[in-house]
Amino acid sequence: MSASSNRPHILTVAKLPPFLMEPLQASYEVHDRLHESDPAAFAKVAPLIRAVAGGGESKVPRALMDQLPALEMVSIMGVGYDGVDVAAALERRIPVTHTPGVLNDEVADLAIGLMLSVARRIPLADRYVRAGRWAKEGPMPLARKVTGARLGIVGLGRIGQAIASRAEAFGMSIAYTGRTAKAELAYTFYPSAQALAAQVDFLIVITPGGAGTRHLINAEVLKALGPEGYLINVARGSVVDEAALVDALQQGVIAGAALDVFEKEPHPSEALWVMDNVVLTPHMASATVQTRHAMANLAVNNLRAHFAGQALFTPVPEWH
Ligand code: NAP
Ligand code: 8YV
Repeated sequence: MSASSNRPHILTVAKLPPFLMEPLQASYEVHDRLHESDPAAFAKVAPLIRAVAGGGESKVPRALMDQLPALEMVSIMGVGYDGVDVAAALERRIPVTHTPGVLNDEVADLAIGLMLSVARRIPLADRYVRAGRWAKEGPMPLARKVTGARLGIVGLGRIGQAIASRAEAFGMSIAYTGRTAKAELAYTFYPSAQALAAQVDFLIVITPGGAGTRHLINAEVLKALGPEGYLINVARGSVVDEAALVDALQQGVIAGAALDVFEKEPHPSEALWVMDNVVLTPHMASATVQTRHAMANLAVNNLRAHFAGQALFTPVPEWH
């Protein structure tokens, strides 16, 4: 990689998939996580870096941006951008882009899949059969019906609405909470997560992460959800107080949980690993070939638009 190339220099801050790295490397001088692997070499190229590319979980703090005097934009392959210090970027008029919309179906599908998995104990049933327990112990205990149950959605945005439309097909009654009621939608609004939790059987969390939603789901919300209630989190680990959740599961305060995201990824609390009423997935809600390609294309197109002097496709809302 030549520091003197005329092609724009960009820094990638996550291990990005090949279908994103290849188009980046075709157009730019890519310094792949050089700030972590070789700080001395990074110090030499840092003044040349014009863009940062990362994933939804990437950290782009002010301290990193401060080392990049020529930084012009940040392109995130993910709809969540809670790891990016957007305020610091905006102070320098550096746009941040993300990839909303193209992953709604995928994340909604996994949310519904997790709800079914925890209620019908599908992963546990699979383990039951493979361990030879069916033949030895007979049928498993009866599970919880999903069709017709009461669903609460914390964060009725793009993905939340895609979850709601799927839940309608299951004949579920749908309620939600958020900062604002959405008059155009015929679902019941509750002003807080606690008030919503008290009224539902399944609580699906799909807000952004970051300071505004940190520990929105706490011990009080779990208590309101109650011993027959299930929590499903496909948002960000930071939205749920994981220690309070472990405690609630251990004490029977709620019936079960299905989690795609965790406070310290990739290290979910080990107490969760041994619980039969818990389903765990490794932050994979958007992880299909089709959707990850669509996300990568949008992330690249935002970079290309920027370097061509054209309007960005999907800047974060704070940019408008
Ligand atoms: P979105 O369209 O912006 O929707 C977010 C919703 O959250 C909005 O309805 C908003 O409603 C609500 N909200 C925001 N702040 C809140 C707060 N403090 N309290 C309560 N509700 C709040 O975003 P989206 O495209 O649906 O994506 C949502 C999030 O899902 C992403 O930011 C990301 O963190 C997560 N995600 C996870 C995965 C995964 O792999 N597990 C994949 C994709 C996305 P109001 O504005 O009315 O408050
Ligand atoms: C991915 C996500 O894990 O879009 C998001 O916010 O959390 C997920 O889709 C990630 O962003 C892939 O880079």
